[in-house]
Amino acid sequence: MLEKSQQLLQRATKSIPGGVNSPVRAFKSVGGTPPFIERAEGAYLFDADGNRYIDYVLTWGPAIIGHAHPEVVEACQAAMAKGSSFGAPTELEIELAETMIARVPGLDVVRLVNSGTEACMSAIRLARGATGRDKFIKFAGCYHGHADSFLIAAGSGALTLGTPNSPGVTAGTARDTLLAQFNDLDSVRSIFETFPTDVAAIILEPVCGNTGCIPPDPGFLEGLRELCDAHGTVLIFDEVMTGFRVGYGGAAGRFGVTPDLYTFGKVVGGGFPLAAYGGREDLMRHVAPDGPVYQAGTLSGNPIAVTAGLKTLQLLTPEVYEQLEAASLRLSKGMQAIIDKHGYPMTQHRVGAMFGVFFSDQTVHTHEDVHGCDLDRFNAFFHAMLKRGVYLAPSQYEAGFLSTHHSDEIIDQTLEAAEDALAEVFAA
Ligand code: KE4
Repeated sequence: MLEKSQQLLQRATKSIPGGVNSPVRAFKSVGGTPPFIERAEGAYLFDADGNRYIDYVLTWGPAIIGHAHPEVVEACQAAMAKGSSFGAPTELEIELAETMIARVPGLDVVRLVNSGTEACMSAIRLARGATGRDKFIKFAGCYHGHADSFLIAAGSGALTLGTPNSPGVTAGTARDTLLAQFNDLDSVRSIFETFPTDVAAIILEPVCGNTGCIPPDPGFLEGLRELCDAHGTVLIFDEVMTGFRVGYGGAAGRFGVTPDLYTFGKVVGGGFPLAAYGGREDLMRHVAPDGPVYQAGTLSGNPIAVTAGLKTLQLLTPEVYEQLEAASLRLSKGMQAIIDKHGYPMTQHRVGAMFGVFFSDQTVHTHEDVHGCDLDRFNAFFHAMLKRGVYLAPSQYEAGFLSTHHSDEIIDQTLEAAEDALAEVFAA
């Protein structure tokens, strides 16, 4: 079943930490051997042992129009023939910036970078530079990449690995990161009572995608907007995961709350190392070379990555989001029917084409609620689905994603596998 992957993992661990280039890929949370993937196409992954999987990870979000989309492949091949990197401005970068600005509310100016981590750390530096303040508020369970100031009760991999404070992060750094609870405005108010004029920014995932999938309670985002306005604090939506995923205008467009700054990644890079930060013009003009807040990158705005991102956004029309919404609804309604039919202690959330399934009979509103879920059952479900050819995110603390290639037939196959897998899980 996974012999070749087991051999490859044994070899990989000799030369790469854990045999992987990002911790969550090692399956430490769910156990077992991670399939080594040879290729991907549409909604499918194909591993080194010839197994095919319906992919609900989609490289953690980017592959929203499916893997190896022929139009993206063709555009990137043509771009490659012109050279892969110039370290100089190109018209392509303007086109991508203008395309993003045209869709996202309150996005006036945007800077391209190479990863979501880089986008989030740059947005925090900008907020600090523009306000002259040092502290910022993040939320337990929200993940903004691996920059030092974020690895304080981080979500995603760090949380899964049970090491919320990573070694190597200094006490000095940690001192300026303040922690609040998602969907709990009082936890934010109490920080402002202690630090009324010290908080440069609040940064959050408007939909928590790094502790399962947890949508904002009604009024939560609006409350943060009001608190930031009252305290002169910059509101940053980390839309690395939700941007261009949960709707044409991302989460801000979907929920009708506009932040001062955004970060983007994943979908906007079309599967290439491309991310971005941007927002209000008066803030973004602080960024070098317009202003003194320094940020740079050799491969920022790389023409191949920009080609992939631009083609991906061009293919993501409003009609395509309606299709994604319908597919996601089909999956969640099907799952709910299985849960109700068998009376399983499970709950789920869905926002656009991202979702989360929790082994708990309590509605999940906060990161703490996820800790109360039955992680052993999640892990058993993960493996029961994997052996039935369905590749879910290898951690309860991750979200699932759909693409335009997740057809009704593929979703129905997934639901059949899920009913079978859950019977196995709950019979154990
Ligand atoms: P990257 O540096 O991994 O490109 O982006 C960091 C990041 C920032 N903000 C949000 C909301 C994110 O979800 C991420 C990265 N997400 C994880 C998956 N939960 C990436 C997967 C991984 O770490 O391997």
